[in-house]
Amino acid sequence: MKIEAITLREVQMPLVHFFETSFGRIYSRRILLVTVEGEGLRGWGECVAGEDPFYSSEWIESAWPTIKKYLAPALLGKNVSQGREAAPLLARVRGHRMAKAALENALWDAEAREKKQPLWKLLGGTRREIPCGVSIGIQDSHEQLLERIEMELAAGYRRIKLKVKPGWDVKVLEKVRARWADITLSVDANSAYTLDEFEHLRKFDQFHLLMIEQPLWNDDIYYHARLQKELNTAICLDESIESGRDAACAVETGACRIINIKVGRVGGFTEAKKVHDVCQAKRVPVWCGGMLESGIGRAHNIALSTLENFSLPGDVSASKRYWKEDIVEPEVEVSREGLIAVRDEAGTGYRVRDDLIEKLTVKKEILHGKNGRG
Ligand code: OSB
Ligand code: MG
Repeated sequence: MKIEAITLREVQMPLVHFFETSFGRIYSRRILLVTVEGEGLRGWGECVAGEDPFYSSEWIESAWPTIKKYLAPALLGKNVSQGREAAPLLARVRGHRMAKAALENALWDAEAREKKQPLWKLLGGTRREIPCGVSIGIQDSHEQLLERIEMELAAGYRRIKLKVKPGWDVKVLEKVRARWADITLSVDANSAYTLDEFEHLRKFDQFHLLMIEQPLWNDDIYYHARLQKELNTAICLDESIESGRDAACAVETGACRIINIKVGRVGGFTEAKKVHDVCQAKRVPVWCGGMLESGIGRAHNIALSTLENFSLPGDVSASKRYWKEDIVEPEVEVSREGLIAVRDEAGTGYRVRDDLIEKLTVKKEILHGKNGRG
């Protein structure tokens, strides 16, 4: 399709429950949604950059002007029929992967609609149901955390991931394991530890965790390799993996035994598939991470999770864990067995609720090519 317009929208959506990681607590999300349009077609993408540059250097207010000034002009007026054509057009801009991913994924979305194919098939997926886990943030008390775990287990989730940081780790894990000796449990530190804490991190081994996610610096591979040699627990990298090349480097150096793939963090579906393929060739399992997405990003995560090597439960869970009302129809639902059934309709299988999006939008900008419309 010839790309005629790119629309940016910021929607504000309060979370049903606050979410706290080692870098802070949030109560509400500001989400940048993009549409790419042309020749009567439209694709949706979600930019997963946060409200603040804490998880990564990108944030909503870096993504918006970067798309406006550089990324959208590189696409407007061009003929792009396939999502995989986006990356080379955007390559002149360094970094800003979440901003790029929003556009690239919108093009994949449009391509799937145009071809009347499910997005998951277009991506090369095979799974018909997705195993689901949950990511549980730091709570105000141990009791509240135990209650939340109980609730998620009752809902059927297959893996519980706890956010940890110094002061909210070993004691918490002792309590959780005392109550549930056998559940599949992992932790995510979001880079909260340093080399001085090797001895402390070794204590995590007693809890037979499925993995410890991103214990050290967000941009590090080398010291994770050193740490992995010291631990029995598998390290999973999240923040450190921004490309297929990073994944290859991490696997080769032994920095991790598992990788979390977030399509925004690596710059779009094309690079996410590369990370997946690198890991599959080396028999390193992957799972799909989450960024507290609205239904649009969530639907894209489901499609990605159908690729064969997504063999561990991801952080892709039901809409109602985050939102009173999601912006897709139907909402994302998880069965009592902890599975999401993959939908067979063309596109994502989730209809975007334009009416509700319009109501939630606080800022909107429509971009056209140099020569006026398109
Ligand atoms: O590290 O996986 C992470 C949310 C925001 C930033 C980083 C992370 C997370 C999550 C949330 O863990 C997962 C979800 O969407 O449920
Ligand atoms: Mg993580």
